[in-house]
Amino acid sequence: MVLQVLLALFEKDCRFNRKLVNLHTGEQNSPDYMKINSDGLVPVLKDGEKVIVESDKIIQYIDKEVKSGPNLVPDPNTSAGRDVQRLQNLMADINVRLLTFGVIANQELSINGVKMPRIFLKIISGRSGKDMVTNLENNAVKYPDLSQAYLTKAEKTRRGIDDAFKKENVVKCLTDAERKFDQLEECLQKNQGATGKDYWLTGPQFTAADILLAVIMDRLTILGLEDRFFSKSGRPLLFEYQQRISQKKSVQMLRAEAKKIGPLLLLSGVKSVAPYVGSVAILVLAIGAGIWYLKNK
Ligand SMILES: N[C@@H](CCC(=O)N[C@@H](CS)C(=O)NCC(=O)O)C(=O)O
Repeated sequence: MVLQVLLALFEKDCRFNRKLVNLHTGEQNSPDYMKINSDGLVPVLKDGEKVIVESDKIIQYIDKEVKSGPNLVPDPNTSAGRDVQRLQNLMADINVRLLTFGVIANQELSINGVKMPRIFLKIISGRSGKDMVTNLENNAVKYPDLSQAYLTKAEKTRRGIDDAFKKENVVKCLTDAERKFDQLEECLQKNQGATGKDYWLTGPQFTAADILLAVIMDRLTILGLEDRFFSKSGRPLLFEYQQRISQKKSVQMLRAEAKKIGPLLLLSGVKSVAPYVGSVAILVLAIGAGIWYLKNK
C-alpha cells in the first residue's frame, strides 16, 4: 500500500520526489504506466534506472539504501528479523482491499460509520466498476504489446468487484482479520513486560511490521471498524498501541499527507473521468497514490 511506503520514507527521514498517479482517472492503467508496472498498481519506486514494485520490496530497498533513521527490516537470519517476517506474513493474509471495498459496498458492516466524504461514497455506489473492466479490455485490443497485462488486470478487477459486493465474503474476511488481531494482541502481551514503555510489535524497535499494522489500523478506522478491532475493552494492548502510534511524528506526517491527497484528486475533475469511476477509484481517495522517486539518499 502506498501509505506503507510513505510511512517508511518518513521514518527513515528520507528525501524523495513524488509523482501522483491518479487512480481516480485510471492513470495507473495508461500504457505509459503499465510499461513501468504491468500490474497497473501503485506504488512504484524509481531510483535512477531501477524500478521496484510491491510495497514490502520497496521498503526493503529503502531500508537498505537509506542510511538515516531506524533499521526497519532487521536481518532475516536474526531472531528479530524472523519475528518481523512472521508478523508481516500474518498481516499480509488480511485482505485489506476486500475489506475496504467490501465495507464501502456493505456499509451496514461498519460499526462507527465509514469516515469518507459523502461525495466519494456516492461515486462508488452510483456506478458499477464494469466501466473500468471494459476500459481495460478495450486497452488490451488497442495496445497489443500490453494485451496480456490488460486482460489479467481486467479479470482481477472483475473478481475484486464481485467479491466486494458479496456480503458473506466480506463478513468472512472481517472474521478472519479479527483472528489475526487476536494474535497481534497476544504478541503485544508477550512484549509488554519484556520491554520499556514504548514497545512495538517485535520489541523496542519500530519496524516494517509496525508500519504495516499502523496503516491497516488507520484503514480500519476510516472504515469505522476501530471498535471491533481495537477497542479499549476488546483488545486493550492494541488500543494503547494505536495511541502510541498516533504520537509518532512520522505517523502524524502520514495522516496529514493522506488528508491532502483526496481534495487534490477531486480538483482533477470527477465528471471528466466517468469511465473510471468505479468502486476501485475509492482507493485513491482513501489512501492516495503515487510513484515515488527516491533521491538524495
Ligand atoms: N501488493 C501491492 C498492492 C498494491 C495495490 O493494491 N495498490 C492499489 C492502491 S493501494 C492500486 O494501485 N489500485 C489501483 C487499481 O487496482 O487499479 C503492494 O503492496 O504494493
